[in-house]
Amino acid sequence: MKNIRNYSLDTKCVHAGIKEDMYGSVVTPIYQVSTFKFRDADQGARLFKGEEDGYIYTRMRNPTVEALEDSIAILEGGAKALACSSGMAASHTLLSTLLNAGDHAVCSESVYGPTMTLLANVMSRFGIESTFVDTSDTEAIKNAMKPNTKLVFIESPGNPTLIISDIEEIAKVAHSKGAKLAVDNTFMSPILQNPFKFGADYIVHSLTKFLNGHADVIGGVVVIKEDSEYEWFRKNLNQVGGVLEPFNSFLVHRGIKTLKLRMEKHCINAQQIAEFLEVHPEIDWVRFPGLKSHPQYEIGTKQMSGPGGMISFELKKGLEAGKILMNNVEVWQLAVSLGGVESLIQHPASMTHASMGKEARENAKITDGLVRLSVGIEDVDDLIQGLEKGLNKIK
Ligand code: LCS
Repeated sequence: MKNIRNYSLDTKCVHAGIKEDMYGSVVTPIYQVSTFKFRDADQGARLFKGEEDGYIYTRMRNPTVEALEDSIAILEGGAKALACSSGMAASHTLLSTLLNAGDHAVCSESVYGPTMTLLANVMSRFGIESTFVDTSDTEAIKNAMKPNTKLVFIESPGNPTLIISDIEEIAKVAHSKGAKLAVDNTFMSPILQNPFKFGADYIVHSLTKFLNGHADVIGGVVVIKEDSEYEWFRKNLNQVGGVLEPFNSFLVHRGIKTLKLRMEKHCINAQQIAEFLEVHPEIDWVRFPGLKSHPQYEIGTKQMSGPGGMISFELKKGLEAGKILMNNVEVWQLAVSLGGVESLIQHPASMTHASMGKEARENAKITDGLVRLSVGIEDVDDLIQGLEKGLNKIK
């Protein structure tokens, strides 16, 4: 669709990225093909030299993958996007493109566990040092910056504590020190937060979550603001190789058509559930960006257009009560991942954030009793009753 960037989010979700083809296909079909033939030897050489535009080999470019990439770049307001085989592959693509041996990164301590261990245990082996701080405290970032800091990497809201970091202020700190800012926007999706508007340079998403929305794909994406950096990123992704394949790209692109509708329902359901939990006698505390009790509620309202579908809370009787809850809920499924149409419940300390180790969890305030909910789009009364079934079993 022409001038798609000028349309509203609802329209972008339905139309962005779709390629015109010779058959008039209304959606971009699945080009399930690994390699594309050349008309003759000279054309092959020209394509490789970049003198002619076209497809060569699916690790390099593929129409179905490109359609998805274009749709996400448009939704985020970035120049280009690179679809990767998982959210972790997207983070790795970003880090391995930007950072060299001798560089330093500052990262949120409340991030998805493997994101922390990618920096702390993998990138460190290639001479890249990282410091983990509470990024809801911009001063802590300032204090962690070193002359060789090239990147600040934040997740806002953070997984699983839902702390909110001030993207605009952090971008100013990073840029004043000559560093770039990357934001993992997975918990918000492009519908609820656009980090480029607040000065971020790069965005990553796990496509596995809200963007796909149907718990049937693992994928990730890096979105870049500046067109001039695209070839550099594309070359690195082609070399590290963690690309998304065409069928999964098709599924995510299909999921995006309903992204705005789904995000609206996730937000409405989660708000009601957070309010129900906040006054429940068995609950000690609830963390949800839509509750006034959230410590960074004001910052959230500045940069987020909705609270999202993720809730964390702790029961007064701690982890043992949490286990009773997880084992007895109805409608909710006990599983990791998030952002799908179905509601999930899980225990970060023993599941998603186990790999970080106890000390890193304690620093990030990921307590042993913290339970995390990913609120789906089911009927909210069914979801509340399903939680009550578990809560009533706690004595
Ligand atoms: N970023 C965030 C914020 C995430 O929550 C996850 C996965 C990733 C990146 C990595 O994406 P993946 O490679 O799995 O596509 N988060 C998960 C979670 O909280 N439960 O299971 C996976």
